[in-house]
Amino acid sequence: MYFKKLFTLVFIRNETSILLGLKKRGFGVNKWNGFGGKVEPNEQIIDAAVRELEEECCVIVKPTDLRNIGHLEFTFDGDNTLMEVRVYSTTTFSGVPKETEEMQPKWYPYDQIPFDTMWPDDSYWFPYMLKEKLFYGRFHYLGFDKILNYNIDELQSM
Ligand code: 6OG
Repeated sequence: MYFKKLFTLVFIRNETSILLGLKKRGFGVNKWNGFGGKVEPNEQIIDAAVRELEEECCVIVKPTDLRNIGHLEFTFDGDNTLMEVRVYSTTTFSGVPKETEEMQPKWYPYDQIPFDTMWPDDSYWFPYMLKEKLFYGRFHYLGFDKILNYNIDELQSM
């Protein structure tokens, strides 16, 4: 039996590039990723997504502008935690991304995404996101570097 923990992950995009952040501390340190974190008790998932984005890179979005584009589940061998990650994307935002204590933001052109310094699962599901396809992915890790098994399905709706 797994104990579920719920997380958000937000991607800000424009026509040519995607905004990623280099995690400066904690889980996933030194990896480029979207912006997000744990949903607090009694907090709506979408509100957590908006809050984490602003906390981590000072970008403001309206909850109604965030589109839920994917659902990810991560388990780690020998650990009974299941990380459930709700993935969101938008091209509508205000503010200029700024470095915070948690994240160093940077725009990456779509053909220069730094997969070598990202979570290994990203290489599998980013193509769905970049082709505007909805996805549901499950990944089982050995440690934090090796994927033992995975499955990805394209969804018609979330
Ligand atoms: P905090 O610990 O900062 O939230 N996250 C992952 N993202 C990807 N792409 N792959 C993974 O593979 C991930 N595991 C966690 C969810 C952690 C943030 O990192 C994401 C959250 O946005 C294992 O509160």
